[in-house]
Amino acid sequence: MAEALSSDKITQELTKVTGWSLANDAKSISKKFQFKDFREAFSFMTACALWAEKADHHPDWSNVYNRVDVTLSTHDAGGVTEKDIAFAAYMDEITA
Ligand code: H2B
Repeated sequence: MAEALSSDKITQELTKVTGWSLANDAKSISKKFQFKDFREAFSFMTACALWAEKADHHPDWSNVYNRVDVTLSTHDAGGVTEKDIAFAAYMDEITA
């Protein structure tokens, strides 16, 4: 199983993605996405759901109309791992 990254390492990794911040005492990373409308928000969530199932790595998130608040952490590792950074990069890529 992947090991949780130190907060220094996470900060370093976060320079490779856009708009993500350290949250929950360095146990997770988060970002708030905003879309044109619900349809776009839900398309984003659908793409993420497919990624999540393939990677067996799932987001903690909430959706209100055109907003999706995302928190990523690796529950099994009790913190942030490279899987979370990869998922964050994917979310950035499909919203760029
Ligand atoms: N998602 C996330 N974010 N963290 C995990 O530790 C995790 C997961 N574990 N998805 C997976 C599922 C695990 O529970 C299953 C049994 O493989």
